Amino acid sequence: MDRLKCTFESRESTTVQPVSRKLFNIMSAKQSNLCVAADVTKSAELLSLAEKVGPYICLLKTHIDILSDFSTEVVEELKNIAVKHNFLIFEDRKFGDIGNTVATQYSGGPFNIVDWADLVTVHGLPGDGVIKGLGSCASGQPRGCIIVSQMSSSGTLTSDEYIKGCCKMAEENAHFVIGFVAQSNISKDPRFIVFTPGVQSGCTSDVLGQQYVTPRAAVLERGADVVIVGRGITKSDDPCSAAKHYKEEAFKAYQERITS
Ligand code: 5BU
Repeated sequence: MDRLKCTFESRESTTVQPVSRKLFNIMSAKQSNLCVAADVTKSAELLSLAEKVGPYICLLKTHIDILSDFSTEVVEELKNIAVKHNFLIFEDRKFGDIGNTVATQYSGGPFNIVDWADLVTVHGLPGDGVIKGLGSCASGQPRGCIIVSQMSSSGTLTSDEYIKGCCKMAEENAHFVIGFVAQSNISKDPRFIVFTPGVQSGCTSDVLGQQYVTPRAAVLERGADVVIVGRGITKSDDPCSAAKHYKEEAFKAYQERITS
């Protein structure tokens, strides 16, 4: 079974990973493979954005450490909004240390990420201790991670060899790994979900090395399952209609892919 040709619905039954199953289910039910990168610095902005884009997304991606007024209330509120609009929460923490350290970062500190984020990102660089460390904190809650295998930024050091290593790590830790952040079709395995950031229509880069492709190119040419859109939505005059537009574009491209 080739990942690119399978429906999200059919892929749900290829895995027992609880967060993958939930995400496939949401993507089919809401007809959305859009993740919004909510890179805002105030709690009120984060909650207001989540309410606006909630109906159109399968996932909301946070960088919780950029909030200047973080409190435990904001994540409680965010969880309520996620339930109301049926999306998952993804903290793009990019854990990249030894297992023991990431375990304490994940389940402690001011953010206690394991308590509220369904998904987090990890770097493959440390080896699979990073995954085992995070997995040891889940204590029965449905949690998972995504391996950053290839980045969208210019000059990224993620070589082919590195990508292969990340794929092997995913296969060996499939109880906790739900997929990859990537810019190309790095895995045919229908269990794994490929998330692609660096997506925006009508803009090809920013001034700090970010590189963009359109949602259509991400899905049809690069093999993205989920497109991650930040400023294309958050900086738009109307984030709600921008999210609706990106959702429709990305899902149409996915439908074309599975039927072509
Ligand atoms: P943008 O505003 O659409 O450029 O935001 C992209 C988001 O995706 C931002 O939160 C980044 O941290 C994140 N990102 C990325 O852009 N490229 C990568 O390779 C990875 C994450 Br991994």
